Amino acid sequence: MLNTHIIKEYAYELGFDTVHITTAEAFSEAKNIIQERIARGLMDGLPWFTEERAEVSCHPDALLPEAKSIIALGMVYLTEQPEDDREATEPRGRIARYAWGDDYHDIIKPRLKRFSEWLQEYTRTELGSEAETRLFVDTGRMVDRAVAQRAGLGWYGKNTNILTKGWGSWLFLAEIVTNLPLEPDEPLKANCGNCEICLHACPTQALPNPYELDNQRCISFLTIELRGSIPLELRPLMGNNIFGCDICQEVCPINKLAERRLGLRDKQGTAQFVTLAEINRRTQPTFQPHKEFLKRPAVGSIPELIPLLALSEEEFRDRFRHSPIKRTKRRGLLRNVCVALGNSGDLQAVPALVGALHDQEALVRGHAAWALGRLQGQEAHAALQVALLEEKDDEVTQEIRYALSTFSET
Ligand code: B12
Repeated sequence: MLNTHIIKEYAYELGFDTVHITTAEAFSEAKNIIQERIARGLMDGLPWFTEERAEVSCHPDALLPEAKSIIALGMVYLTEQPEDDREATEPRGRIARYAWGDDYHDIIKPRLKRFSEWLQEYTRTELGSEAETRLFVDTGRMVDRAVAQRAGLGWYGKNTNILTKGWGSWLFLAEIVTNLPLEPDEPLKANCGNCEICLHACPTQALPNPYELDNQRCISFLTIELRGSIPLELRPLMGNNIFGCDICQEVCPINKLAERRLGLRDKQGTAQFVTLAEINRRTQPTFQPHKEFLKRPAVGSIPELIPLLALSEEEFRDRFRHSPIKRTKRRGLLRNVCVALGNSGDLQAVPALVGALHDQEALVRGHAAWALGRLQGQEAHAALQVALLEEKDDEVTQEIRYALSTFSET
């Protein structure tokens, strides 16, 4: 058998923060759970997440016929503390931490490729034949979290995310399936014990039971994956989250501990202002926060909402070219911004929302109408009445009528 230390060392050299190994046996339990979740409608809204996909993604040999082992990798995206928006004078939106920096797919995929090339070279020298590999991160047909759990990289949190001892769940998962027989690691014994803080913290109650996520209620799904209208009853519960959501991760004591370890949070749980240089000074030499995942100045973590409503297609593309945020497209992001502005209760947003009633995208116009209904006031009411006369799209007309119906008679 090959020396797994050498393989793991190379993973660290490439910038992965944790590496474990498991066998390529089927993930039968995960398959049953996923199929049951699909049957109960908990994966609704993700049309590509089919039973057939689950079947393949839980059978590594369907992806590589001679599969023997899986190298499970993690890359930490914990870099800086979240900014505080409580003192802000203009309404701001929250972006999930994983999207503050560069798109992780673009950062991890090339490294997986280099890892695979190195592994082929190494096995050619050591064994006289090249290893076969298949590479996965997120979008591939592989159950990233089930692999990480069995490889002992972390344990399932009740919010369904994989938690690690050092970094909580603030890490991306990736894997290499190979035909090499490698010494597997043991799963961890750790678990969340009695803690259920995350289940109660979710504002949309997307975590009905431990280890169970109702996709269509998850703010991450609503703000990133959903292409159409956000259900009316969920909009007021979404707060100012405009791309993804970290609530079930932020409240997790294991995650808070990880942030504290980096000096990002004090013992009382208050976020600390810490620069990257300071983080580097305080942490052991084994961990360097990845500069790729630091907040990009053009994106930020709590951007001002009103200027986002003025973005043209071209400006959207320029600003979010390297960011995961490009996934929502302009219309998805502006839809989310409208909801957040509606929830802000801040009348400063009214003129921008009135402008958005004339956006080129029906999706944006409809959500702008909803936001104006939520903010109320004479200016909002008058603008909605004008828009009702001009609007040609049925769905938007319905949104405007609904918004108008929420104004009390004067
Ligand atoms: C689809 C998807 C989503 C969907 C969620 C749909 C869903 N229900 O999973 C949406 C868009 C909502 C989403 C959101 C997020 N996602 Co996502 N997503 C995925 C994706 C592509 C597939 C996940 C999947 O297979 N789901 C199927 C369900 C059934 O699997 P599961 O939730 O893991 O279920 C397991 C547990 O419940 C466990 N289980 C069940 N019962 C029990 C009982 C006990 C006692 C125990 C111990 C375990 C257990 O077994 C199940 C099967 O393995 C993966 C990438 C990939 N290829 O795997 C990324 C991935 C899971 N996402 C990721 C991230 C970062 C996020 C967000 C944090 C992003 C954000 N900040 O907005 C949120 C987190 C939301 C949450 N609480 O889960 C990371 C998670 C990293 C980690 N540390 O775990 C992944 C792995 C991407 C990556 N490669 O890094 N995501």
